[in-house]
Amino acid sequence: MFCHTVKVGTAAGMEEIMNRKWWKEAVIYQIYPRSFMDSNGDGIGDLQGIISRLDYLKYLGIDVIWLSPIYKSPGDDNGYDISDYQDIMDEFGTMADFDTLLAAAHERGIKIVMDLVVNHTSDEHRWFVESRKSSDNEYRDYYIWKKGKDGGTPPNNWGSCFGGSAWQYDEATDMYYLHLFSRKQPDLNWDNPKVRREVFDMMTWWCDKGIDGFRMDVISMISKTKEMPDGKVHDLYGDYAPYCVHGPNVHKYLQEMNKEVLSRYDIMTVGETPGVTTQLAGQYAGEDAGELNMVFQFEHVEGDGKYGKWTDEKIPLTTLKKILSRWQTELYGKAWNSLFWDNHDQPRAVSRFGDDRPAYREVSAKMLATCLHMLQGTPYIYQGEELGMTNYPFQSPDDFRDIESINAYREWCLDGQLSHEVFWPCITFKSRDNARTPMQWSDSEQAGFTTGTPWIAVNPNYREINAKAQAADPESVFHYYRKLIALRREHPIMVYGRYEELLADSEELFVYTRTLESETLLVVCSFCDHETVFAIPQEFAGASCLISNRNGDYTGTKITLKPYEAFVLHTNV
Ligand code: TEU
Ligand code: CA
Repeated sequence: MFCHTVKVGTAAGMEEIMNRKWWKEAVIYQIYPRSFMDSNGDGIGDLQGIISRLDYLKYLGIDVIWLSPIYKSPGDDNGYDISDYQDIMDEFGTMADFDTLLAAAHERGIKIVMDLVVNHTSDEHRWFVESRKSSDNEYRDYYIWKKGKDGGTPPNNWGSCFGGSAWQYDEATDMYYLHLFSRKQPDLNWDNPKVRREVFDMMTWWCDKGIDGFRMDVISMISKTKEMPDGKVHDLYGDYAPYCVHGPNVHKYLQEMNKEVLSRYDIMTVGETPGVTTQLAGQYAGEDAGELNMVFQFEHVEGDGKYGKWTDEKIPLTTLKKILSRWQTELYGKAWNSLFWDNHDQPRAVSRFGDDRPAYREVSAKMLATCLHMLQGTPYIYQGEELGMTNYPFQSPDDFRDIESINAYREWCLDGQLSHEVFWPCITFKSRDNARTPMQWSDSEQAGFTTGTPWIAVNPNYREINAKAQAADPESVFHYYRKLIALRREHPIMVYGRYEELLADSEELFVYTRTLESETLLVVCSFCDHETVFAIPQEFAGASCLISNRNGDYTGTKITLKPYEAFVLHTNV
């Protein structure tokens, strides 16, 4: 599977050789450990819980698990604030549990990719505990410290991603430290070679343990301009982005990381790269750029906001298609992308891009899966997406557990900018907690997630939507995902085929083709809740149907699609 080549037809009919790689052909499954499976009844998911569900994942057919952080952490941002990179969070288990998990996954042919959170640490990490003690401490320069401006204001006006200033005043030395996320997540100073050495050594330690790769948290933000000028507060990827997103040395540091660590192992690397453009993707994840394997970009899940990121409106289909199509064509043959509808920071896919009303939930979840898995890139399934899990019916702000949602409600609403009536539909539509409710395993108490009280409430729809019921139903969303995953193994065209969009102006249908030598796929997805007519292009008359969510007849020339219908035709001439 590794390092072969595949011939790819291009528009001009010429042939081009593309690198075949296992991580392009893989399907990734993201686990948010806190919410996946609790083994000991304390209401918090844990490593033994994951181990107990590996057979489920094997049956689903995924190749790789991306494990959201499991390291020692005080949990201010659910593990994205790490106090020891070489130890396990108390609630999740021990390093021995991790070793068991890794071995058990490998036995089943499943790889494990670790979350690498090195833009910042926890303020409880020993480096920071030292750093804040005095300005001549040997760890002082591990972080970014600055004097305030005259009159005791922060060094500049940058806002933290979770609200408020990005600077926290520290009395001990009368200086401020930078935190682009919460004040318990101080940013590391990557310009300090000692910091880079520590990070690379830590990564090597995990690689030597046998892990299979890294998902790198906000890796596009590790380098900051020395001058740190003012920007627009709270517009993280906008106005002051040039000073801390894709900063001056980010590529230098990633190339160094590649040389020192990544190039020595057959691992997969994905950079969470907020703010990345199709041009910049070539630098981060170009075929020969010597940095990372692929980017994880957000254009299709951002830009729909009314109030910052918050909104209660769905993105128009033409806008969505334009973004996705641009990523398809502009990266083709140059760089590699990740494919996702949701993750632990996003609302549930079916509620956001599909239709979670009972009549349409299953069919639209299958349609979204078809649409995504037939695109070029490495597909990511976020836990529960394979069941068509939905957003949570929040009743009150007390339901939130996520620092971002809690702070946003306070800033936008309680501090007076917007009324509860206006803001509530927006925050409940977009809250990260939608994705963080427990995995729905069965119709027993607490969805089979825990025998105790879960740390965040279970979605009340677990009696209808759960893994046990779906595994037993061949027509379920779960089995549809199984089928898509299996198809990817049989059809390299799903991985390597060239993309072309049809009907770009349609607000109802997302239609595209993929082409690889003599083979072509036609992918037709209805994003609407009414019937639509579609004329099958002549080349596909009589083509075979690879998969469909309505089991329709696609042999005619003009067909009437039912709501959210999706199908894929295949020709090989
Ligand atoms: O998220 C980084 C990121 O870009 C977020 O700002 C994301 O856009 C936001 O959560 C959407 O509301 C990563 C992690 O995935 C996230 O869980 C962490 O909170 C964050 O970094 C800090 O480590
Ligand atoms: Ca537990």
